[in-house]
Amino acid sequence: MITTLHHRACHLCEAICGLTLEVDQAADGQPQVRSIKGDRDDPFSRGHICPKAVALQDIQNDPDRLRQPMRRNGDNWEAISWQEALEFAASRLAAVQAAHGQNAVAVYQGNPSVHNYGLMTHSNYFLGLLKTRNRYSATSVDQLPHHLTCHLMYGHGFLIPIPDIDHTDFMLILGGNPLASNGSLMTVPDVEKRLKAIQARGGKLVVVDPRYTETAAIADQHLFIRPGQDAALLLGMLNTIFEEGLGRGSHLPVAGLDELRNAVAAFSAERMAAHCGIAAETIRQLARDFAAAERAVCYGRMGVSTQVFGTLCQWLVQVINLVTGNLDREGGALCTEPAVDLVGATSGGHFNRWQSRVSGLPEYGGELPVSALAEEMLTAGDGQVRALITVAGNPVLSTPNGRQLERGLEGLDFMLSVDLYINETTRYADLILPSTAPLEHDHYDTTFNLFAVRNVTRFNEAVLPKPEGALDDWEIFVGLAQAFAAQTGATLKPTQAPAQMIDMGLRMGPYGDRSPLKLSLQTLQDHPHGLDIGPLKPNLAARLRTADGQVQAAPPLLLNDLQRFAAQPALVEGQLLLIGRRHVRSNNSWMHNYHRLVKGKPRHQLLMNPQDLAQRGLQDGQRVRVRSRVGMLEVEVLASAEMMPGVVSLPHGWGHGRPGVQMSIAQATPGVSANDLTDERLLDGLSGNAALNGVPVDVVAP
Ligand SMILES: Nc1nc2c(c(=O)[nH]1)N[C@H]1C(S)=C(S)[C@@H](COP(=O)(O)OP(=O)(O)OC[C@H]3O[C@@H](n4cnc5c(=O)[nH]c(N)nc54)[C@H](O)[C@@H]3O)O[C@H]1N2
Ligand SMILES: Nc1nc2c(c(=O)[nH]1)N[C@H]1C(S)=C(S)[C@@H](COP(=O)(O)OP(=O)(O)OC[C@H]3O[C@@H](n4cnc5c(=O)[nH]c(N)nc54)[C@H](O)[C@@H]3O)O[C@H]1N2
Ligand code: SF4
Ligand SMILES: [Mo]
Repeated sequence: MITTLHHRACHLCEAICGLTLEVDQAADGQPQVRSIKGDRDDPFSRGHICPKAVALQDIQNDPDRLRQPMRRNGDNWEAISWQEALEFAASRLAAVQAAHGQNAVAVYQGNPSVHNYGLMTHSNYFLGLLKTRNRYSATSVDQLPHHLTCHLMYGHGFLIPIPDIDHTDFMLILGGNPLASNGSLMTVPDVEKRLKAIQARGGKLVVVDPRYTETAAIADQHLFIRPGQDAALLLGMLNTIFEEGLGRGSHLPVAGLDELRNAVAAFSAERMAAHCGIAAETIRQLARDFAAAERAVCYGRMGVSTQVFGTLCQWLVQVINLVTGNLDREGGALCTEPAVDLVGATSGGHFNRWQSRVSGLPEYGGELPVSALAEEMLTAGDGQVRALITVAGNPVLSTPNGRQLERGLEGLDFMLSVDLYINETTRYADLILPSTAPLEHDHYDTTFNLFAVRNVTRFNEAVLPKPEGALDDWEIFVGLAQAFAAQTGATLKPTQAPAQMIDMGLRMGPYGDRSPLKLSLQTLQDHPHGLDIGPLKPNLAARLRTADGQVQAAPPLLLNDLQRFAAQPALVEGQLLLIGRRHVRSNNSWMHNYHRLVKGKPRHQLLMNPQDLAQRGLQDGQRVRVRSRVGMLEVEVLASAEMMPGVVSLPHGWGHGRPGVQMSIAQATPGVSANDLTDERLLDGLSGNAALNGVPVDVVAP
């Protein structure tokens, strides 16, 4: 037996931790992973690892994972050859478009699409040929408000300032729980250590969340907030900063400061207190503490994006950093300067150039909000969606009103899924094309280096050999493009492997041929632990992509949205609001099929404040019925003082008990799907992003 050592980045979540893997190579058999540990020599993650990385070997060995193209035959599945599969997919998609037009084929791209670099480089090689306006992705159940805000303020949807966590003295977190999520739009391996370091250098951590989260538990201050009302808190803070003269100038060229000041004049802390449930004096003091800190950063994530005022929140987060002098400043919020720069390589984004057919929701960057997908399938008429391609996504469990989406999927003429499993969504497919598993392909993080709290870069070869006949995701897309072009006569540009594209990106980038570092693929191959190219530095003035070269503090779309905020209906007294949560052993909807991650006590119950239970005559641990406008489900309820009174929490990504799912371990601990309750009509009214948090529900005995 020979054992080899491999170094490799984990790309299961945004933290991109370095791993060290031992692989046993028996003379006669398949290589087997013997151990997975944190890579202590990774200059960024410094040995940090979480339980999900150890499950990479379970993904590898999972008998339920698909290894061949699978075609539906009634209620059964049959394995077919790649050639047959690619031709079948191409001919069915071409037929739907020929009969019903290009927009009749819709596309949904899920979260791993941005974690798996071959999907980043090549999915459009095929999907672009379809020329459909029905493009959807997990962006609109997640970070769309960040992109739209940065597009409007800085001229590019990827110019997202990242908290300079290692140098700040005051971090204000709204709607993020990095101790569970390992950080998001803030690639920060070992986030707990870095947050505690803020406190160790005398700084402060403040968490605003309707739940007393794992992150709140290590904070200096935690404030409960009424779900969906962060804009009130942020407006009250901004108003205080202006009114009490707490601001600090910025070195950046800024347009619209007067308009901003005038627009928030009406939103005093005193007026905002009733909305968010935080006392006026607390709002004012928070503004004073934030502004007084030498270096401070306000950061808002999932919980403030996926709510009815998501874009307003993200804008207010940006302007609070701006007016306190913390935007583009060390210890504040800084933009990265990655080795492969997607900002330089792409256009700044566009918004509302067209709208969805049925509800008129706006596109952003060529994608429509996924809340509109089901109605585009279910509403007859010209342009109705009749075929769907899902890529690394599970929208039945991850998008609002999953049951309605299922009704849409049932009526499709054809569905293709590029995925590793027969799950809640892909069970509706006519054809599933499985790619190689994570350890079987090479990796460069095109996405999360862009959002990292240090400028880092790392390329790794595959750890395990590619099984005979298997295809990487990028190769599947090249195959689909070729088969589709053969059907339709479309012309294809030549392409190259993702690693070659990265080589080019590195050489043309800021540390490439024209710099002393001269980074290329070879350099990274010579440094398998990754390279640290230094801390984030102020650079926004040079990177701004706005028409006038200035930061736009008061984009008209956002100023107008203040009116929607001011006109919101009065809060209904006693109305329970549903929010989500994450757990470090879980990863959206697809990592519940690995025993080591799901063993122990269940983690998918409804959490409810004991006071709310008592008011309804309910007992800790009993089954309850949860009802929203769109659906109803039954689940066990747990009394939890972590919850703000009036707020209940259910994690998403569960609900594996649906018939036809072929994930044996997940099915044994199925849980229920929070998105059978979330409402496709509850949206951030500006961007169309789903409001997955703050959903009105009733909880009653069954
Ligand atoms: N209620 C509620 N809903 C939510 C959220 C919430 O907080 N609350 N969070 C939202 C967020 S932030 C997100 S990002 C979405 C995620 O939603 P989705 O992206 O739709 O779902 P995932 O659970 O990430 O599913 C990933 C799919 O990709 C497959 N897969 C994994 N790796 C690969 C690969 O390398 N190649 C291919 N081809 N397939 C692969 C898996 O088998 C799985 O089917 O969910 C959203 N939904
Ligand atoms: N272990 C694990 N890690 C993950 C994932 C996972 O599923 N599991 N998913 C990955 C993905 S796709 C993403 S996008 C990131 C997300 O990363 P985070 O944004 O850190 O995600 P969450 O842990 O869901 O934290 C959201 C927080 O918002 C709070 N919240 C809900 N509603 C409101 C509100 O109205 N106001 C405020 N202030 N807070 C609110 C919730 O209580 C919760 O604590 O995590 C990534 N990392
Ligand atoms: S935190 Fe866990 S899942 Fe995320 S990259 Fe690190 S090891 Fe992988
Ligand atoms: Mo996400």
